[in-house]
Amino acid sequence: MSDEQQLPVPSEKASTPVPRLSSPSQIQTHGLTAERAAKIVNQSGSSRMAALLGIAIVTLFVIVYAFYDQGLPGVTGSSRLDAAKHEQYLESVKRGYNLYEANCARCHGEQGKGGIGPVLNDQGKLLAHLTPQYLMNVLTVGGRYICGDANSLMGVWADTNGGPLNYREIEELIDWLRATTDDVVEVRDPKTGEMIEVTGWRDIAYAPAADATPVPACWKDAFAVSPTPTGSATPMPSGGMGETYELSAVNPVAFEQSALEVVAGVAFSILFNNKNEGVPHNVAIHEGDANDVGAEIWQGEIFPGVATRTYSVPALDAGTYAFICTVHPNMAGTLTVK
Ligand code: HEC
Ligand SMILES: [Cu+2]
Repeated sequence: MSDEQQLPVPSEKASTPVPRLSSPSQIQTHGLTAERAAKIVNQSGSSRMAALLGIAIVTLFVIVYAFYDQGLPGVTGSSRLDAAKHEQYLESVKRGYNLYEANCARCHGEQGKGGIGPVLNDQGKLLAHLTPQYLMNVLTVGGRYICGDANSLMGVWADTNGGPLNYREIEELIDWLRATTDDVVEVRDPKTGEMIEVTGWRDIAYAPAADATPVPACWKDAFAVSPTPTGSATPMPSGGMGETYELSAVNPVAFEQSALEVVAGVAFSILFNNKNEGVPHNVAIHEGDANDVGAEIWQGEIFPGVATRTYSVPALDAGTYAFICTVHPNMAGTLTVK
């Protein structure tokens, strides 16, 4: 084959101007056979189809990706950003839990049910009292922020004020204390070393009863003894207070005695010695026993240590009861009346 043969066949009428939109078939063959021309037309048709399909796929992908990234309209938390944020939040809750168990549990209880320090795991408190701002203030200023007690047993936690925890750790603690029952994190049990799942304390569905007393600004006010404490309405039998029994509160937040036995059917006295400096305690008698505390029957005055009080307790029927501290319900012993 020579080079000349590969050149396009020169069209004899190439110089004739052809109207743009009409192409008489007989003059525009470019040397193609009718079959070849039909094939090309066919091919370009299917490549157009392929292109359209490609565009459709890309468009669909863009739409799906947009929803994946931005979330479904009206469905909060469904976006990728939200998911990443939530992941980060749970990590913070987890660290907060560890900080709590390491620094706070010894005074506020592992489950926040109270001890030397007040109860934190309480729906009423979590709803209205333990707000992020309040927690931030308490941890930054220290215990004296709470009831104005300069000798408060709880010190400062934030390092901005001389405490041991940095800003991030304070935030993590707050995230843990405010975590909801929907927040489940896997943590290492500080006691057994095993991985366990823990759930936040706050129930977002909680609504206080209409007649519920609001949580006081100073937690101690919740224990202010009513003018007529339960039980004291029962008139004392005249002539003597009966036997006097001794109970005492010691560190760390416990009764020295785990059991007490008194005589049935006669009023008696309890000489209560609160040996915990600055910590309010009392003695209250409840149904049940030390391990299963029921409804209150009688309550003695709450007062801070170091101090003593002599309570007059009305006669009790024979049976088993619990004696507890109203401020620290985990301080409990069994009272046997016979
Ligand atoms: C040495 C025991 C102790 C430790 C440890 C401790 N607290 Fe306290 N906490 C208390 C006492 C006592 C109070 C009550 C203080 C007062 O009224 O003066 C209190 C009060 C609080 C309150 C206010 C409660 C309310 O009802 O208003 C919060 C919140 C709190 N602590 C959080 C924490 C956190 C978080 C930690 C861990 C970083 C912690 N505490 C560690 C003893 C402690
Ligand atoms: Cu107590």
